[in-house]
This record gives sequence, structure tokens and C-alpha cells, in this order.
Amino acid sequence: MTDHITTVAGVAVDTRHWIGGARVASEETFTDVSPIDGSVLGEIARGTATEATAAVAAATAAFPGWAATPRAERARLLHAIADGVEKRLEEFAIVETSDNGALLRSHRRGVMPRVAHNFRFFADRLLDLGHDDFETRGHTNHVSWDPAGPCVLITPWNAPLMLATWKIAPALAAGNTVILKPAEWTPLTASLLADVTAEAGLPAGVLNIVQGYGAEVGEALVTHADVRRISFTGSVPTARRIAVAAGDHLTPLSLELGGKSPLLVFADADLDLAVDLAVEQYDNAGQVCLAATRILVEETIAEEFTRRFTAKAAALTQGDPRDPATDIGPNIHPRQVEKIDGFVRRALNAGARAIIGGGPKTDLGGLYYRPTLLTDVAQDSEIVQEEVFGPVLTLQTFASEDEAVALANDTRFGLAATLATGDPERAERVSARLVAGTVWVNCFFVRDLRAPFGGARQSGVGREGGTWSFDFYCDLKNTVTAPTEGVRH
Ligand code: TXE
Repeated sequence: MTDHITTVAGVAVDTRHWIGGARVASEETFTDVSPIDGSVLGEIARGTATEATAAVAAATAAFPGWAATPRAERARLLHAIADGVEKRLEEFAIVETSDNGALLRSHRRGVMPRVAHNFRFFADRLLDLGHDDFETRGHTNHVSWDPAGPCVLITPWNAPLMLATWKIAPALAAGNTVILKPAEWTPLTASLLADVTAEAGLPAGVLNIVQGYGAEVGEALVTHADVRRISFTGSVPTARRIAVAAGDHLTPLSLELGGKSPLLVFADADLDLAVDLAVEQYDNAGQVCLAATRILVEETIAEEFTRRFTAKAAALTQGDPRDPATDIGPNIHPRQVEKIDGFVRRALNAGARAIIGGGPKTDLGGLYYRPTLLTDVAQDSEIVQEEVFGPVLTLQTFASEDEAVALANDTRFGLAATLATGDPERAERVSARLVAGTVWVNCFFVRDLRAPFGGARQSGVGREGGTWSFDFYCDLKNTVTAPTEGVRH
């Protein structure tokens, strides 16, 4: 590493913040380590309240100009950013894989194209955003979508750039300026994005990125008086702290949090499809907020389901996420693996039985956890109620549709639910009764940016996606104009 540039898989990445269109260093740094092999990827600028204040000041200064930029020009710039991401897609993909350990093939085929699509979608959506005009006793009501101001976006490590751009794109499209704080375990692709936005011609201060720890720089951002929106994806305990901090200035919040989503498999389901859906929950080594980690199977087919699931899961390959043959890579950090293993150990001690897995895959080094399926678990036990965020699923059975729905909804979360059934009427009946922000019927992870996204209960507050993103990132204004001639009321 020289002059604040580190080289990751041949790609040069700046390790400093990006504030007001310039690279800014901090006195201190933190070490970014790859979960693939523990190698050091770089020494990253460790932000404090000083950098947080500077970033909010830059975003505040840039706001009037960006807010006044015509929609068509904002949209053009967002498309130019998407072009830049597509041009450097391979670099984004390999740097993200090095940093968070998710599969390179997923980053290439799915995630990074989606990052570009985030910009394109919200650029086009902005142009479609209508104005609502109506009349009241001869007066005109004109409803406009006004930009809100500087937005703080705080993102996690499980899908770093995907989740960051899913917030950045609508915030910028709406005419706001942004301060992004990426997760400290995955700082790199955000820094590459800063380069792309500069190349695309985004004006200085419209997008700012500060690196560092939540308690240090994150806290300083969410308590700042000039911030007009906070959007956060992460854990429930951190969300609580952010909500309390945001309360000081009553800053509007959008919170996308964890889940403990169910997969309901009815006896009338296509069993092979149901098994595929269940095995898919090990994707990204289980580090997916939407993952259906509680498998609920109708008791008459439980034995056959388990037999087929075990065979299918046994065929999964664990290893280096850069290898195209790998299905499951490492988990993100030793602390996470310890946490995952703690959940599993306590469940086993409480009487659970591991149908597969049940511990780390030690021959691959410390960060790989064996895909695990636990049964004989009580509904009120920790393993059924708490988010593990690793490749750990539980299996429970039900005797009736009512029992299935009751088990599915017996959780403090409500992010998503998946059901496998061959009966469309049952699908309709059951979906209507499930408490969840998204319900998938005979499918999983089909996501359209036009749809509202978010969670019920402690899985979140508010919805983003499509027009709902603009609802959140805009201050809606109604201007009422009296007729030029006529009555006053
Ligand atoms: O999350 P945190 P962690 C869940 C998952 C995981 C657990 C812990 O169960 O095991 O959370 O992960 C920033 N003010 N999810 O500890 O702390 C932090 O720097 C402002 C589910 O990594 O929520 C990072 O950028 N910001 C989730 C971001 O918050 C603060 C994805 C997320 O970190 C802050 C990730 C503070 N006081 C974890 N403290 C999902 N919904 O997908 C921390 N941060």
C-alpha cells in the first residue's frame, strides 16, 4: 500500500474518505481483512466526529445546487454512474468478493449488474414521477416531490454495494445529497464507487463517503442536526440506538432490519422445488436478512423432505468464493462465526439434533461453517426465535394449515415468508394470513425494484422501493393557489 492506495486483486482502491469531491485522510486507520484467507486488504481511514461534521457540511453546501438541477440532468448523471459501474464490473466483483467473501460468480452475474440497475431504475422512475394536481372550490392543489436535504445512509457488510446503492440511487434521484457510511468490515467497493461518480461528473459534495466504526463516525452522523433523512440496514440493537439518536432532531428514519423468516412446505407442494427453495437458504453462507431460516414442513411429508434435502445439501461445495465450483464461501468475520457456533452449541445442549452440519468446517480454516439443519427444536427456543445470520436452518413440522400459520407468525420479526404449495387457493389464503413485508409463493428472492420492500414488526420501519423510496426521500409539498379572479374562502 502506498499513498493511501491499496491494491486488491490487482485493483487500486483509495483507503481514504470521499468528502466534498476530495479524498480526505484520518489520523488513525483500521485494518480491513479478507474473510477468504485472513489476508490484510488495506489500512482504512478511521473516521471520527470531525470527518462526520465535514461530510455533513459538504452535503449541506452541495444540496441547493443539486436540488435545483433539472430532473433530466440528474437522471442523465445516474445513468452515467451505471455506465461506469458496468464498465468496471469485473473490478467491483472481485474487490467485493475479496472484502466480504460472497461468491464471485454471484457478484458478476447478479449483484453488480443489479448495482448498475439501481441507478438506472431510480433515474427512470424520477422521470416518471408525476405531479398530482386537483381542485378545491376553484383553487388548485399542486403536490410536488421536494428533495429533503442531506441524507445519512448506513449500510451493512452482507451485500455492501448492493444495499448502499439501493439507498444512494433514490436519494440522489430525488435531489438529495448523501453521506454514506459503509460497514467497517467491507469498506472497499464504496470507495470504488466514489471514483465512478467523479468520472461520471457528479458534482462535488453530492455523494460523500466516510469510513469507520459505527460507534465513532456513525453515531456522529445520526445525531447531526442538519441531516434530513437516515436510512439504515443492519441489526435491531443498532437500529434502536439510531432511533434514539435520531429522536433528538426528529429525523425521519427508514430501518431495514433482520428476520427469522419461515419456509412453509405443504404436502401438496412440488417436493423437489420445495427442497431447492430450502437449500437456497444457505446462499451467501446464510448472511441474508431475507433468508427463510425456519423450515416448516407438513408432517406427512417430513421424512421424505428431509431425505431429499439431506442429499441435495450434501452436494454443496464449500470453499474459496472465487472458485466457480463453490456454492458456500466463508462467513464474514471470526466474531460472526463464534456467534453462529454459539447459537448452534446452545441449541444442541438444549436437545436439538443436527441432521446435517453442526459446527465449523475446520479443514478450510476458521471462517467456514458447515451448512446445518437442526431439528427437535422448541418453538420458544433461542435457535427458533433469534436471527443467526449463518448457514443454519431449523426444521419443524405442522399438522394443519392453521398450525403452519401460527408457527410462521410466532416471531418478533416479519421480513419475509416463502411457501411451497401446489394449491393456488391455499397460497392465497395462507399469504393473506402471514405477517411479512414480502411473501414468495413457490419461489424465493425474486425482487423487483417497483415493489415496496421492508419488514413488519421488528424487521423494520417504513418501506423503500419504487415510489415508496421517493415518499421517504422527499418532502411532499401541497401548494394551494387561489383562482386569479373569484371568490375567497
Ligand atoms: O450489525 P450492525 P453487525 C444482523 C445479523 C448480524 C447482526 C450483527 O444478525 O449477525 O446484525 O451485525 C453501523 N450508529 N444484521 O454488528 O451493528 C455499522 O458500522 C450508527 C442483519 O455488523 O447493525 C455498520 O455500518 N451506525 C442485517 C452498520 O451499522 C452504527 C445486515 C450495521 O452494523 C452504530 C447486517 C451506531 N451506534 C447485520 N453502530 C440485515 N438487515 O441484512 C453500528 N453502526
